[in-house]
Amino acid sequence: MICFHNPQHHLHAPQHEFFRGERVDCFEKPARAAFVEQALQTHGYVLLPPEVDAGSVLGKVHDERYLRFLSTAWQQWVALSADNAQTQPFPSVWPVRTLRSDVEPENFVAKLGLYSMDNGTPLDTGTWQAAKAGADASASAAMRVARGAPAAFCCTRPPGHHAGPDFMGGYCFLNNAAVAAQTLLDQGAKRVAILDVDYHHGNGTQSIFYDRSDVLFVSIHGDPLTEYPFYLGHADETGAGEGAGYNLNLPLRAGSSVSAWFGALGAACERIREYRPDGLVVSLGLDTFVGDPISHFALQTSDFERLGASLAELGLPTVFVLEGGYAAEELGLNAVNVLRAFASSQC
Ligand code: SP5
Ligand code: ZN
Repeated sequence: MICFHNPQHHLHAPQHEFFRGERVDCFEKPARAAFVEQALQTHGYVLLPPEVDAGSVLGKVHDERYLRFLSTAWQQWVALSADNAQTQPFPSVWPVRTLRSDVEPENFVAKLGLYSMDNGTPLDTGTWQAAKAGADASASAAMRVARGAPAAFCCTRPPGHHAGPDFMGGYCFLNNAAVAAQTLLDQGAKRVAILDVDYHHGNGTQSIFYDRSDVLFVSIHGDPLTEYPFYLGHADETGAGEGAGYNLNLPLRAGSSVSAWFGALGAACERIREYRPDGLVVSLGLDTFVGDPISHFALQTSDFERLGASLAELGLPTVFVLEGGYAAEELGLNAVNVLRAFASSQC
């Protein structure tokens, strides 16, 4: 399988995130991608650098003012004080209900709150470079599939599926899966399905395509009543306007069994078949793994082979995009197991 990697991912390496009001080491760290790259190479995969500029497609899935902010955020932060180069900025105020989000404030931290859904998504000096190169890698994988490759994998971080039209969140800045789906459409696909198997609901991807029927979004995730991102991902979110009926959420309670998870995968695949898409994008979060430090499903390493084989049965040109997964050392084999089982089952 064709694999793209993100040669700039390490430029995003923030030190801390908040947990219970305390600063703790970031779960979303460069070693994650390094372990996946290493496992891919061990199994004979070649890692290609990005070969497409995602710039124009990014403008179709994110708002212009958000992209303008994100691409200059670190410079804006450091311009306030030279000391800021050694300090991670965090938002501390948000435009919740009844407050205005149409006027961009001048205050940097207020802008950061406007464009963030949480305080768990730290910016670093190279965040834009890393996120942009990841979007380029995702567009590259989708372009190869659009041109006839049966499948491609985009190995990148930071992840993307929590990033919405105009906000970052959940360790995500640019929505790589949305970039892949939009690239397939721009290259001639009429309908694209996105299947999000990350433990956390892909709120950003859902929001980007919620009122569109050319993208079906299907997600299996921890029930947002107790799990991040909390405020989206319920079963009654089925799409709006033109997109009514083109969003399917399959929340499972934290602690659900492996058989419940594969039951939901069966329902997800059935809906995707019924939609008859020209291509599939898989938001491949691996935080469903039993050993994940922040998630509560129980998939074993061998279950990722079963996932890959089930996806192959759909018989669709497929772009895999890496999302979450925080048991860093096991991430490599879990990812490889999905890809190898997919490739060996694909007819
Ligand atoms: C892409 C992705 O998987 N994003 C996940 C974002 C989750 N953000 C909330 C993290 C809360 C961490 N809680 C730490 C629990 C330690 N016992
Ligand atoms: Zn996740």
